[in-house]
Amino acid sequence: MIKNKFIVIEGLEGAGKTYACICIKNILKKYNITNILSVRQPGSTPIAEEIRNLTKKKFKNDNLIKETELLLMYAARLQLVEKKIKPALENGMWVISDRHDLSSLAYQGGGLGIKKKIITQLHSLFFENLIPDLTVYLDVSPKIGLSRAYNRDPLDQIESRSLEFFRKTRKSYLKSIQLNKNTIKINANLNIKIVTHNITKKILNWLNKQMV
Ligand code: Z5A
Repeated sequence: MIKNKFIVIEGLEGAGKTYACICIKNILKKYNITNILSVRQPGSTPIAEEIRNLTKKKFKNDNLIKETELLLMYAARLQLVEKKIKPALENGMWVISDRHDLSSLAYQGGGLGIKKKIITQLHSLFFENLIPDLTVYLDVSPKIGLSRAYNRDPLDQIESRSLEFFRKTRKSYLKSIQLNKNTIKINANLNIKIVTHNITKKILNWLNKQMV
């Protein structure tokens, strides 16, 4: 029997986070773990979804300043954590979140250049006691990730940013995961079958360690 966990999937656009979530859920099912809450950030509550729309929207005569964008990401996160994630964990459910606060450090910190100190202060204020048990970081080059994402709908406000923005974002991710011991890094540039195989292998290995 494994105690319920909080698992976070991170990575750039087009890294394959949606696939990774499905893959992890399927593995958990094989362990008879079916009480799983899946969420995405920003989003997954009515208010957080409204905030998500706001952060993605392109305005004609206005634009989000970077600090506003950061605060909106944290507002959506707080809403989701208090309304859904904490209650689920307290009730013994597993939680899989497509993104969490490493995204803010990478996108608003690395990409937009907001000081790390400001972001870690927000983290300490609201989420100090909510540390993911595992972060799966899907490492994709910005060129490959964006080319996958560009095949979809019109680009939103964040997706429209320069390649340089995404390079800085990835650099920040790589730096953060080096400092975080509960992280699995997956090469997401590879073909989807190989990525799925590697995720499965690493998650099984991690789950086995949770049982001892
Ligand atoms: N954001 C932020 O700035 N700060 C924050 O604190 C938070 C978020 C929490 C969320 O929008 C945006 O908010 C995001 C960061 C920002 N913006 N950007 N840029 P989103 O949810 O729309 O964006 P996303 O989270 O990056 O979702 P995504 O683009 O859908 O990425 P994904 O879930 O990782 O990818 P996917 O849907 O699994 O795959 C995308 C496509 O690639 C799909 O057609 C797949 O078939 C294909 N794919 C995936 N993997 C492969 C491989 N290995 N080979 C070939 N094709 C593949």
